[in-house]
Amino acid sequence: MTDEQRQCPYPVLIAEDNALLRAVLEGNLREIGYDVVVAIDGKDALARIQSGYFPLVITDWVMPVMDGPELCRAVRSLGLEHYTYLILLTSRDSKESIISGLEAGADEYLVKPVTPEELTVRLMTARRIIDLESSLKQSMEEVRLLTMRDPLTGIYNRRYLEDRLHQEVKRTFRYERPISVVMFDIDHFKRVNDTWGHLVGDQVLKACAESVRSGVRENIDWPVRYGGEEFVVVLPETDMAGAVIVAERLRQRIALIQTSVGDGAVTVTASFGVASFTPPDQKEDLSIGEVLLERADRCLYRAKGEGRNRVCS
Ligand code: GH3
Ligand code: MG
Ligand code: MG
Ligand code: MG
Ligand code: MG
Repeated sequence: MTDEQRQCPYPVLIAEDNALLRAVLEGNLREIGYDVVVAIDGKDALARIQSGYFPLVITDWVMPVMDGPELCRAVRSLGLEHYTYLILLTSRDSKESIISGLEAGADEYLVKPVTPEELTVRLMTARRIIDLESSLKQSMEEVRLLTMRDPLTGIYNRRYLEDRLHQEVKRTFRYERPISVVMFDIDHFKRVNDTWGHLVGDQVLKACAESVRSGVRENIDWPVRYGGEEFVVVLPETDMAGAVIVAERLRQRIALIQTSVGDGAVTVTASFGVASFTPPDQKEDLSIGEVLLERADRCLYRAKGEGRNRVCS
């Protein structure tokens, strides 16, 4: 078996109103190794395409309720997440029919009767297109995930924060729930680099990120590397009192981190600023995310001024 003839991971949907022709086509497809789902006309096929995953469709032209070209047009205007490869299979063999069938959105035009050999190769073409589309989708998704993350620590980056904070603020107003932002900055981090070198500095940053990631609620709170040695944690559904507790816990966790160098270990502390917001403290204002970051930053600055290794709110 060649690579292309491997088991198809999705069924082929066939739309054919003639029960006998439908059974023959279904039999042929099964014989050449395909799973099949049948629809009795275009409308039936469209309903299945809307509710399931059918990237490969073979449709008859003349059918009651919704014919083949109508089905093609309807599928093209659905705006599905994936591509639907449409094969029009008909006994109409005039040039005009071929043109209008392809114009309606079909990818392939086959004239009945079609042999199993031809069906086999036509389906291979279809599958190459479908595979190409899904691998492109996958690569795009990988790129999208990469652009959200900070490469050193693996946690979210500032770009992601700006996108997501906006959505989170909308949610906050919609459900009238609190939201808090914790910002912290490692104390005298320049000294770590100057004393132990940049690579050790990087290890410390990684350890801090990991400590924060594992120290907050998974899938609810989200830690971000905001800048060089500055981090932000967004805490949805959390008011000021709760956020201060989280910040204090993170402060203690960071102070406990030991990054080994030679025989010894480096320790660091961090200063924290906390800002919080609960609607309807003020009317809906989507810039509240930026306001929270600014407020947290001011509190953090105060924490530095008051001696570092502390939480200010
Ligand atoms: P403060 O307590 O006032 O925050 O002092 P600080 O030394 O932490 O602050 P400063 O802003 O003077 O220095 C921050 C340092 O963080 C300088 C910069 O080289 C270092 N830094 C930023 N990003 C990275 C990184 O990715 N890796 C390493 N190793 N160092 C970094
Ligand atoms: Mg028909
Ligand atoms: Mg600084
Ligand atoms: Mg610092
Ligand atoms: Mg800094």
